[in-house]
Amino acid sequence: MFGLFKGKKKEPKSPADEAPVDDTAATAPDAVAEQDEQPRLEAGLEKTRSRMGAGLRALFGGRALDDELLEQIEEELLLADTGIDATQSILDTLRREAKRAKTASEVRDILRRTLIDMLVPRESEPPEPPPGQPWVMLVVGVNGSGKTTTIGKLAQRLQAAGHSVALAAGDTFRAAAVEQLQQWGERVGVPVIAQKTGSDSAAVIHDALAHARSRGIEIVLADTAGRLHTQSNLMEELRKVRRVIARFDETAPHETLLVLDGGSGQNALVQARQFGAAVDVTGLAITKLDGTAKGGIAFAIVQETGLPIRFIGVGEKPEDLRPFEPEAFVDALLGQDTGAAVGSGSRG
Ligand SMILES: Nc1nc2c(ncn2[C@@H]2O[C@H](COP(=O)(O)OP(=O)(O)OP(=O)(O)O)[C@@H](O)[C@H]2O)c(=O)[nH]1
Ligand SMILES: [Mg+2]
Repeated sequence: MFGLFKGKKKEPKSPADEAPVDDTAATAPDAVAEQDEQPRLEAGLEKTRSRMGAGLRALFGGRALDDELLEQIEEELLLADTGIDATQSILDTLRREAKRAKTASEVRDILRRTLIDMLVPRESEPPEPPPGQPWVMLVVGVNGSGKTTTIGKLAQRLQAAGHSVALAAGDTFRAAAVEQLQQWGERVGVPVIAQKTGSDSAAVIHDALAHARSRGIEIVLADTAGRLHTQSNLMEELRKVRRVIARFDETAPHETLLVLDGGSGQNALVQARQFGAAVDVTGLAITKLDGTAKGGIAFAIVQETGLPIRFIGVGEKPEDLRPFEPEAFVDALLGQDTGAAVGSGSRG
């Protein structure tokens, strides 16, 4: 479930509470929930899947890998914003393996493995807070990328899983930003620590941390104003927010999550570079993948930044914000295994 929150589970209040909170044991209710999740993920990624997958599915359906098909696959991957480097390594794998493999299903398995490996980050161990201190996530990104919505959805999922959460209304810049977060707080039933628009973002977030510590709240999700790297005053504000959080607890923030709009394509790469340079981003959320055929950006971005994708947004509902799992993501893009033999299908 929330791999990110592993080891952060609340002690079960009673044995009956244990099953929904435990994300390591494969209990029966969890297994049922997972069965429903793959079709949901596939539906959310439908646009990307149709753009990047036709050539690949023809190959897996038994069509021989000739130059024409290779070109089609290359074009589809690039159109889905998979990026030149990631696309080339996918094509290299195909050229190499399609010769050796006896069945289309073998080619598929090898490509599947290659794609999954591409999504595995160069990750270092995330820090943990000292006992009695909240786990802190600072959420950053450009305007409208989905920061506040992602926080709301995460709060809902965490709350449902038995965690205690507080939200920090660190977007003190945009009018109505505080209200938007407060609405989420009310909806989910978690406290929102806020001051009025125009106040100091770092001070609001500091208040939220103090509130969480004094009440034994486990997790603080801190919203920030959307900003571009060119707005140097706002980028400096983010650095200050980080310094203030670190003064509260030197291990914090335990995650600095950069929220990227999946539809922004190659721009997302630029944002990852710029925010990474300014505030030491430790994880990514890619939102709005349901509305775009450019979901190949996930490969490009992990390849380039080495950062882990923590969550993806594939729809408007809270359950459409999903912890990112490379296997499930790749399976949703590639579709079902047909098991056909290489070259046995008609070329039409
Ligand atoms: N379809 C879809 N819409 C999303 C997703 N995530 C966010 N949105 C929508 O994107 C819009 C912007 O989301 P916000 O959460 O307000 O974005 P923000 O980054 O906080 O924006 P600023 O605070 O202005 O910087 C809202 O209409 C959300 O409903 C997603 O995964 N899928
Ligand atoms: Mg916002």
